[in-house]
Amino acid sequence: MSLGEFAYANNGNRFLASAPLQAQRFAVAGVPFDGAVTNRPGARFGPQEIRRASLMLCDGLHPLFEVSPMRHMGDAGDMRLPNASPLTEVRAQIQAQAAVLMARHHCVFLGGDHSVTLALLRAAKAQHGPLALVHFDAHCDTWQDHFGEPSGHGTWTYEAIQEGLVSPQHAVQIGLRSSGERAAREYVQDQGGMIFTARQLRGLDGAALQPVVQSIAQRLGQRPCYLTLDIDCLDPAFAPGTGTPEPGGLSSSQVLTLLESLAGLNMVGMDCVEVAPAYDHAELTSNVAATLVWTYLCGQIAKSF
Ligand SMILES: [Mn+2]
Repeated sequence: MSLGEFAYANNGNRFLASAPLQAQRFAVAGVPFDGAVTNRPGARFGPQEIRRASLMLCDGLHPLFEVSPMRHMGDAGDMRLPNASPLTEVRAQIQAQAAVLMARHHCVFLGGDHSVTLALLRAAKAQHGPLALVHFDAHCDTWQDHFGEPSGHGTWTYEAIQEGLVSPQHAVQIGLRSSGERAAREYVQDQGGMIFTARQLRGLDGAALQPVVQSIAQRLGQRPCYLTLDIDCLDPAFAPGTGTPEPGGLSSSQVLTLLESLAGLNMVGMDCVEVAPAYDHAELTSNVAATLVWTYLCGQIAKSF
């Protein structure tokens, strides 16, 4: 049984008519767009590979949360998106489709490059107001232009704060390590938020990560929180299949520890982005992405009992 069991992909708005999805509290949906990348494309194929990799995860109970997501979720398939239109138009269509899904379900979106998150945050903010943000990434994504263009997959965090989608004091970035000018790298911190760089987290896992968890939980409280996970937060040893890999990243167990420990936040949605299967080896990246999504879903479902 897989996350795609209920999939009826690429049939536009017919997903609204699906009893199996409609009745579920949780939904996954693919956002197969990679037209805003800096370097290597391919994340448009992420959703299908993450679904495929979820095959063996979904017929048993999560060993920590003691639940399975399968009776609580459906798959909305992949969004139908324009492929050669301006980014503003692509984002408008993502936002419109996400708004319909978010009104009915607690959603996890499978990217797609990270530019899609701005549209997902717009939909989430319309529903919940200004959001707390947990942002796993190797990159700060707070550049103010995209190599001369106004927007791309490396500007959305800056734009989300500028637009008031995210409350900067309640934004936390985890895993940052890429090169870049200080003003961008530390932008979120300069706006009052928190940054835990990959360097600061070296060697910390399990109980040693709990002070980090405590300070995040204290800062974010129970504000509506959106979680965005760029798979390149992981070291390329764990997740090589991504467009802009950065050595020196987090381990799978560090990210799992954080996801498990932060499940008690007031999460309103998640995305997992930048899985680019063409650069993957042995399905490492799609496997870990599926496991991270599954962990998030199980954590949220366990809370609801
Ligand atoms: Mn990134």
